[in-house]
Amino acid sequence: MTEIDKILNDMIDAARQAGALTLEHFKRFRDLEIGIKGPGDFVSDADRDSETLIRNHLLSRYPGWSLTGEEFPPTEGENQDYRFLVDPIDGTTNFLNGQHYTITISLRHGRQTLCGLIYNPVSDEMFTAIQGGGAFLNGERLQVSQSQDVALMAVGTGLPTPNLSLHPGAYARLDAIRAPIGGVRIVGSAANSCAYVACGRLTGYFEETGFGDTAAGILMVLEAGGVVTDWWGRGPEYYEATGAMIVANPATHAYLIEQLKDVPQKNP
Ligand code: LIP
Repeated sequence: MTEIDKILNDMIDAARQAGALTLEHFKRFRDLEIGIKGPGDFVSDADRDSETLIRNHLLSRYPGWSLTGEEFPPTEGENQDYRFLVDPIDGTTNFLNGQHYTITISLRHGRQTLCGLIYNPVSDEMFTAIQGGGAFLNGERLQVSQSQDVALMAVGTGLPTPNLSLHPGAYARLDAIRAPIGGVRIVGSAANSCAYVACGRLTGYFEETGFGDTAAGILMVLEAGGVVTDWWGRGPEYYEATGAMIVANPATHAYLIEQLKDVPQKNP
């Protein structure tokens, strides 16, 4: 077992434990106390408990490493080179309404994502990826959809919370994007949307969202043979900073670039 396999296994243990914990809250979603961070941006004890568990699990095994999570200030360890990115519940609005959500963790080394996971506790699906080592769902190797047929394209998106700065008019294009293809879907978790592209349940996904939610998913799609750029075809230095990304099989990527290329460009 390589060092990365071992770290990924520790991340998987943390996600499974956080999955069991959040499922207990999920079962009584109608009674949860909900904090409002901003318009459409919620938090509950489940998010905080999940992040605390993952933090303790990982930082006790990798003392001195850094960790950025969604609910607490980042932990800046002595080792700034290795950083875990954690979204303890991605799809909080889904979660609070009793719908599928995910837990996502990735390990960054400088600007590289070494490995990552996306765990859906409701369906017990564990998506994993290692840089150069492939993408997997519950141990089965993944490949993006091989379809090139525009009429069959299934494109995921999300409507980000209003506190994210949106490209003016970008989502007004949904009608045009929808017209010739099979359909547009809102999965409700950015990480899960990426996982769906990696395993072929969606042919592509675009959104403007936080990189912590999608770092594992981006690696997963790349390892499954997909393409990842920002909306104007640019590389990681752009989509990591602005969060405007397309993750897709090659044909859907080309289609979405064509649809989004006239949106005014956003630079880091
Ligand atoms: C949210 C995603 C949602 C997306 C938002 C945001 P949170 O994350 O799950 O699908 O549309 O832009 O990224 O706040 O639930 O962790």
